[in-house]
Amino acid sequence: MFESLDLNVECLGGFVIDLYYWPTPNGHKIPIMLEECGLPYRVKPVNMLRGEQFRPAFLKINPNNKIPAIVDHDGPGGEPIKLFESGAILQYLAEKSGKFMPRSKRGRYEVLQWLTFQVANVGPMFGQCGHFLGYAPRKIRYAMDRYRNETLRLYGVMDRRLADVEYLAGAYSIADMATWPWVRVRWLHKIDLAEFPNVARWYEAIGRRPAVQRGVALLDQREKIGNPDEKAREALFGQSQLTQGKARRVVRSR
Ligand SMILES: N[C@@H](CCC(=O)N[C@@H](CS)C(=O)NCC(=O)O)C(=O)O
Repeated sequence: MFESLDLNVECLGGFVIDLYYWPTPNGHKIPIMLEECGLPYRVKPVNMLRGEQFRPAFLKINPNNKIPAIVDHDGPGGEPIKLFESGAILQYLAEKSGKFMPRSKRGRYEVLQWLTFQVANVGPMFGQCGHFLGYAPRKIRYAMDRYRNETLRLYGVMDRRLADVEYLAGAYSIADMATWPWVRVRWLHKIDLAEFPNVARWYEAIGRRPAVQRGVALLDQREKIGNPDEKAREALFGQSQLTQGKARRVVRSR
């Protein structure tokens, strides 16, 4: 069920953070962080397989029609704040909680560079790899090779990094929380972790954390990755993406 997106909701039972969410790798990052920090939150499912990311109330929170997003009703100055883009949300929650981001300037930038590595490289490249290997209706060899090679290259970067440090930025941080859910769906990218032993060690250590297990369990019965039906194809890759779900087609001026 899609609950109200009204920003003026009462903050019942201390649930001051609304999490707009669907169980996907980008979605998982945020409940993992909320669970790690022990911050109370209320889940607002956005069924992106049925186009709910195009609802006008959600577009007011994320004009880019994607989960995750949050509304913190106790934002800066005690006023509500809306946030989209997982990297920005993770930084915000780290600042709010004072956790999983070092206080020193040097330490902060270590985390920020690996967090940015995830949002600018791992997410988009693994995402395209999954698209062309698993979702594309036609198998296009060039695209499949291009994105799988990029994915393999990025696994190599992570494996070499994790040979020297326990976690991506040294200590466990929001950079790991952003990256781990994408390694979790490696079957979609045809990645064998045996080829990346340091990533495997890191992946297993994080997977043992109870907060991570609770985070990925959120709406897990709705998780559906790699096999979209026709309606999901339309919502994710069809005309809806251009019209943001409106019934009319794009009108072009002459
Ligand atoms: N850069 C964004 C990516 C978010 C994203 O791609 N979300 C996907 C799910 S994993 C989504 O909502 N897709 C729905 C759509 O594109 O309409 C972030 O890190 O938050």
